[in-house]
Formats: sequence, structure tokens, C-alpha cells
Amino acid sequence: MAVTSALASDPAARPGLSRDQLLDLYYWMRLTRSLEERLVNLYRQTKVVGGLFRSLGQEACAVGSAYALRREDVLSPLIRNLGSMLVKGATPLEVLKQYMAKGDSPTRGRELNIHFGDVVDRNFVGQISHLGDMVPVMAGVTLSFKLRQEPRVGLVYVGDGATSTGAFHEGINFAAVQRCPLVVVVENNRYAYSTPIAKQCAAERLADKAAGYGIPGVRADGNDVVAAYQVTRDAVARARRGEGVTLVELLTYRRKGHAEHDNQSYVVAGEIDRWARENDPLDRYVQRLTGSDGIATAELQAIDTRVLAEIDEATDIAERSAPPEPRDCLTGVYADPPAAPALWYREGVQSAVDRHERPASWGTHDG
Ligand SMILES: Cc1ncc(C[n+]2csc(CCOP(=O)(O)OP(=O)(O)O)c2C)c(N)n1
Repeated sequence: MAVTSALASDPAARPGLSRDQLLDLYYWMRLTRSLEERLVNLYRQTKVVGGLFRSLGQEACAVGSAYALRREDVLSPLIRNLGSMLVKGATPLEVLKQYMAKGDSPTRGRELNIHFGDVVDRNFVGQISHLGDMVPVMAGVTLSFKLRQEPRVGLVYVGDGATSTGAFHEGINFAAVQRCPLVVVVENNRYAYSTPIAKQCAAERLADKAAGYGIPGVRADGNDVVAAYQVTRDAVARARRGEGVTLVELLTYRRKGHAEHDNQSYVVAGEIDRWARENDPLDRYVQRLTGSDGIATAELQAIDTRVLAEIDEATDIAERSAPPEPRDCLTGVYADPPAAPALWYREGVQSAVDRHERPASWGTHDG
């Protein structure tokens, strides 16, 4: 199977997107970046529970690829895919409440960050953290589309690090053999935690891995939102025609650490600044929009203002939300919760703790 390279889109060529759609892409990228910036502020105020994962510099990958899907298609995001989830219908309010582990967040405080899904309406799946594991899950999801003859497509994201796992190999091989309507997007952001791409894989191009599965591998500039959209759109169309799996490698760069706590001491000096200066996906897109697409800067500024207003409003509501009720902790954890009250949670009564949480053999607190 041929490996093709689309790389950057041609600004003079019609991308098959209307003016409104081009502005939509800008809105989603700006929303992703500004929402993450708000989350950083909340994290520093200790209002975020757990880690904060950024997609700074990768917004075009997430937004451009997800924009190629229909509502009924299923998207499987990872931690760098806040933008994809927003495009698929997740709201800033849900994301803020989820990061703050509020009682009325999508997982009611049981899961954190962007680990949540909606498989009933908007069709994005809650993610499994284990690298590569969503590929076999999505192979199964898309096999079900094929068996039911539904014209739906699945898109699963993996990082460069995940492509080294057994789960990735087994999942993509199975999906390829079954000709599942699946698009596997590899976001090659050059780092898996602190492991650089040169220490991750001996192949020069991750798209080359496709040949081993007998499927096409394509590569595009992941910091060009239109290129990311176009390459994914073609793979989605191919899947919908019943022609099976495509591996799409999007080239990008992770400008922040694995999570907010990571100081990136392992990155070569100057590299991050160079990408910020020369290859920022939002800066590049603004240049394109105000250049060859003839869109006025004021129109983009109006979108920026709207985005900030939406985030401000959502932040106020999320901050006012209450934390989860301790007594509610089993709801939704088991499919069929026992009728008898759970005795082991803390009720603020030491005797209850001693009685229910500590096996007798451990002794008591006061010896
Ligand atoms: C099987 C497994 N090993 C280790 C981890 C811990 N871990 C979480 S994300 C990550 C790095 C991911 O790198 P990559 O797949 O390139 O995605 P990126 O974070 O760069 O988007 C690691 C090592 C894990 N979740 N699962």
C-alpha cells in the first residue's frame, strides 16, 4: 500500500470548505486554546483536581480531524484532544466541571480531566488511559457499524508513543483484516512523556507502519488545520465507502510537558520557542484567513471576544457547582447497586470507620 504525503495545504486551492466553515475551524481552535488557558489559571488556584493536560500547539490536529466527522460518527479522543471533543459537542461547562470534579460534572466527580464520553447523542467515547487500548475498542465499535450496515465511521487518536504498544498492533491489524470503517490518527508530537520520537521508533515515518497491516498510510502537516481536515476527510470518505482502515499521521509538536507538572527539562534548548515562533497552528491559520481567504482581522477578534465571554460564563457556573455528595459515591459505579446501604464509607464518626473499614486484625486507632 502506498504511503502518501499531503503535508501543508495549498492556500490558493479551495479546501472544500465554505467561508463559514473556515471561520468555524478558527472558533474551535481559539476555544480550545483559551479554555486550556483558563484551566491553567484554575489549576494554579488549586481548583483543578488532579493533572492538567495541554494540547498547546496541537489544536489544529484535534480540530481539523474531528471536523471531518458527522454527528453519528464515533470519535475516540485522548488527553490532547480537547479540541476534537468540543467539535463533537462537548461544552466548556462540562469540561470545566469535570476538571474541577464537581458533583454535576459528566462523571459526577468520579473521573477527571477530559475522561468522559457521550455515546448516546454526540458520539465521543470516554477514554481508557492505557496507551493504544482505544484502538481495539474502536475496532469493535466500527465492526458493529459494518455488521449492522450502518453508514457510520469511527476515528481513534493515538500518540507516537502508543504506536509502540501491543494493543495498537492488535487493534489496527484486526480492524484492517475486517475492513472496519475506522480512521486511526497518529498525532506525532515528537514526545511520549520524556521519550523523543528517535528513541520511540526506528522507522522514519510512522505512516510507514500502515504497510505492515495492508492499509494506506498518509501523512499531513498537523499544524495546518486545513491540511489536517482534508487528509482526515478523505480517510473518512474511504471508510464510509466500505474500503476499510486508513492510518493518518499528523506531524505536530507538544509545546507543553506531558502534563502541567512536567518541566520539560529533557527538551533540547530553544526547540519549544522555535515551534512557538515559527509553527504555531493558530498564528498560521490567522495568516491564511487574513491573507488568501480575505477575512478581516476584526472578524477574528469578534470571535475571540465571543470565546472569552463563553468561557467566563461557564467558569462562573462551574465554580458555583457543589462537590459530589459522599453518600452518592456508589451511584453509577456498579450497574446494579446493592439495595443494602454501603457501610464502609466515612460518615465522620470514628466508630463507624473502625467498625466498617478496618479488619479486626489491624487493631484499633487508639491501640
Ligand atoms: C500502557 C501504558 N504505559 C504507560 C502509560 C503512562 N503514560 C500515559 S501517557 C504516556 C505518554 C503518551 O505518549 P504518546 O502516546 O506519544 O501521546 P502524547 O502524550 O504525546 O499525546 C505515558 C507513558 C500508560 N497510560 N499506558
